[in-house]
Amino acid sequence: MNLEIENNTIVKPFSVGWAQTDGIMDDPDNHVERYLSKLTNMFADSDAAAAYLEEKGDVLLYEVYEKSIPRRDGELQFCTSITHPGKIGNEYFMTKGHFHARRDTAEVYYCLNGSGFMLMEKENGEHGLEKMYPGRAVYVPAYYAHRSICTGNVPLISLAVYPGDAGHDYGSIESGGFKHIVVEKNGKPEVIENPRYGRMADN
Ligand code: PAN
Ligand code: ZN
Repeated sequence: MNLEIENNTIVKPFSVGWAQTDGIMDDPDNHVERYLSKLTNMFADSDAAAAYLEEKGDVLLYEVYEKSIPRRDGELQFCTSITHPGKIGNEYFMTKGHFHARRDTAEVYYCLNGSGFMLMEKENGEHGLEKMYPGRAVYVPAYYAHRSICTGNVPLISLAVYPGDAGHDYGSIESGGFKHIVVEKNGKPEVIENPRYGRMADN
């Protein structure tokens, strides 16, 4: 991408609609789909992920619909994030999660449908877990990695808004993971310590 051209792009006023129940944007510029086959290692029980793939085939874990906004200070990125229901072992389907490349940038998620959690963790281990359900908004402060986790039976759908130049840093989560994971225990979601914390990249 040519950043110079992108940074000089003038954004005209526009609006966009999406169905509240499925989160599909009317006229997206980009549709990202993340499948289990590429993400087996992000689950604490990566053997269970491999077994799931073997038995049930590949499955769509989550997707994002977004408009193309210049990646510069002053603009706002916005998208719908859709995390599908399901579990690997007892760990719920979730997004990869990331820090913003520009660490001093926050984000707001407004839940449109479904239910689950936003897990937020700082590099020093401080964490927060907020419930997500329709009508609830979550504020992800600057410096917190964040991940959406779907704990219901229908997709967890949110509108996310964040600074234009925030960027995404996936590397540290891919290698170290989050310190906490959300699993089903006795039929209910529970947050526990990640047994593979710090060594997610190992097999
Ligand atoms: C969201 C996320 C979206 C997908 O728009 O990008 O939920 O999750 P991953 O980026 O972790 O794959 C956001 O937080 N943007 O900054
Ligand atoms: Zn983000």
